[in-house]
Amino acid sequence: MAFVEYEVKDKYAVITINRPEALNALNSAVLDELDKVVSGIDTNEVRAVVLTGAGEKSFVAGADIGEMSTLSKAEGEAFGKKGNDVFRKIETSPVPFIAAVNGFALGGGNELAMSCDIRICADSALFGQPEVGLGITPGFGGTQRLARLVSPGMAKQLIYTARNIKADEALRIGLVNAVYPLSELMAEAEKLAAIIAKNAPIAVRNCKKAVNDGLQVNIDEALVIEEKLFGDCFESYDQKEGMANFLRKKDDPAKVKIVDFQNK
Ligand code: CO8
Repeated sequence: MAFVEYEVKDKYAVITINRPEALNALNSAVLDELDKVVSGIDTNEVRAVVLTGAGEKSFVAGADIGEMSTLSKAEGEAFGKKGNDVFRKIETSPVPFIAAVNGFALGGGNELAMSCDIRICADSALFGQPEVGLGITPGFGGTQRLARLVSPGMAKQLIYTARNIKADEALRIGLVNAVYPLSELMAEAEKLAAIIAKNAPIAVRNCKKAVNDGLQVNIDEALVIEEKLFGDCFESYDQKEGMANFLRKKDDPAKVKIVDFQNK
C-alpha cells in the first residue's frame, strides 16, 4: 500500500501511517487504505496493534486540508462519515490498539489516537483540535471522544480555543497514559503490545468490549454486559489452562510455567 504500512511481529502488529511529506495527513486514499488494513487484521494471529506515524515529526497532522477545502455540505458530511467509520472499526476491533503518538496529533490525528484503546506519546508530541480556526468542527469523533476521555469542560475548552497542548499537559488531563523520549517510544509501545499479547486473547477481547459497551449504558445494564462477557470466558481452553496453571503452582512452585494461551 502507498500510505499505510502493516507489519506483523510476534503476536502483535504495527500499523504506520506513511505520508510524511504531508505530516501523515489523512486524505481519502489514506483512510481507504487504513480501512483495508484494519479490516484485514487476522485476529487469531494478532493480539494487539501499535498505531504510529512515519517519520520523527508527526503522528498525523489532521485531515487533509487541501482535500477538504472545496467540499460541499454533503461532501463534508460524507468525508466525516468516512473517517468515523474507519475510526469506529478501530474502536470496536477485537484487538486492543495502542497509539504511539510520535509528534503532531492535530485534528483528525488526535481523533485517530482517541479511537485507540491506549495512548502513549513522545515528549515532543503536540495534541489539539484546531478545527474551529479553520471554520469547521472536529468531524472524526473529536467532540464525542474527547469529552468522554478527559471531561466535557476540558474538551470544550480545548475545542473552542483550538489551543494545542504539549505532552506533559496531555498526560495531566488523562489524554495519554505515559510520555517517553521519542527514541524510546516505539520500543515502549511494542513492549506494551507484547505484554498484552501474552495474556488470554478471549479475555482481553471481552475486557475491551465490556469497557466500551458498558460506558454507553447505565450501571445496571453495564454490569449485565460484564456478567455475560465474564461467563463467555468459561469452558475456553485458555480459562481452563490459566486457572489450572495457578493451581499447579500452589501445589508445587517448581511447576510454574508461562501459559501459552491459544485463543480458544
Ligand atoms: N493537511 C494537508 N497537508 C498538511 C496538513 C494537513 N492537515 N498538515 C501539514 N500538511 C503539509 C503542509 O501543507 C506541508 O506541505 P508542503 O511541504 O507541500 O507545503 C507539509 O505538510 C509540512 O507542513 P509544514 O511545512 O506546515 O510543517 P511545519 O513544521 O511548519 O508545521 C504543523 C507543522 C504545525 C502541523 C502545520 O503543518 C499545520 O498547522 N498543519 C495543519 C494542522 C491542522 O490544522 N490539522 C487539523 C486539520 S482539520 C481536521 O483534521 C479535521 C478532522 C475532521 C474532518 C471532518 C471532515 C468533514
